[in-house]
Amino acid sequence: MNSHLDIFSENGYLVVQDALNSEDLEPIISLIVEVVDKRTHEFYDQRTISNIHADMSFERRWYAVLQECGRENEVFGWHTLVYSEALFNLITNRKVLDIIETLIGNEIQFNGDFWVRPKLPNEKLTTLPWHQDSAYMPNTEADLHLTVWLPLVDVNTVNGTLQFLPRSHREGLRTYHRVEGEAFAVPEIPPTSSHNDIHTLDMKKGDLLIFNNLVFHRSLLNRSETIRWSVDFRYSRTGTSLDGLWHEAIAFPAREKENKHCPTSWNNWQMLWNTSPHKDRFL
Ligand SMILES: O=C(O)CCC(=O)C(=O)O
Repeated sequence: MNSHLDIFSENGYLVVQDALNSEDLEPIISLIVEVVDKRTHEFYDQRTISNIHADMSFERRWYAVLQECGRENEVFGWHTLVYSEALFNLITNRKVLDIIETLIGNEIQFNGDFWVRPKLPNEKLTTLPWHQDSAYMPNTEADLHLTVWLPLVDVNTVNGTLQFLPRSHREGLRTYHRVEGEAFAVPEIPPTSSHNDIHTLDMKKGDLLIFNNLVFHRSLLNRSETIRWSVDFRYSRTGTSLDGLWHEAIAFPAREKENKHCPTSWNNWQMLWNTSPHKDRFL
């Protein structure tokens, strides 16, 4: 068993090492650096902070700013703040789509869902419990939806990497419920009761993770002193129903047949975005 498809079908997830280089990742990192800078200056102008922490690195600055105001992230991930041409170019990156193509063929749609996650040290909000992505995407369990997850810094057990329960995607979607005081829905029957085999990912910046909408995964607490930045977005075979998903309005075809051509331009995506009803709901 060694092809991408074999490993993915067996485990429900796949890590491709060195899939992207710094030329692929730098534009989204620069965009995040700009967003952090803008938000920092907003806090400074409101006199919420007295230091803009300009000398701090990508891995530290946002945390230093929030610590100075005694705050944590308001939300588990950034959406509208990071909507950009840099993000579009990453979602339509030829290397990313080539890997997706090995799993679902050459007619690929981007599902419209994307997040940049500033996972802070010791932060509960961004520590996701065991879940399957279909628990958050109603009526998707009968189809295959792929999450691409890219670490923007090296990730490991210390700074809150992801863990997977290999093969758990074969057992269908569990029932979820809300627990008082918890931000996320959790499965009524904890998956670890039937799975002892937990895979803990150790990934470098440039590695690419893809996972199935039914495989159980979670993210660990970030026990480091720095921010675990990552970006994730979702795809499916063109024509797979996205009915009723909040991000359907900003989905687009990303690859057509044999010619590896992306039929959608940045301008096309901007038109969808500008008329979509959801964008004011998210940070
Ligand atoms: O990035 C994380 O910490 C969690 C990501 C995740 O669980 C997901 O995208 O479904």
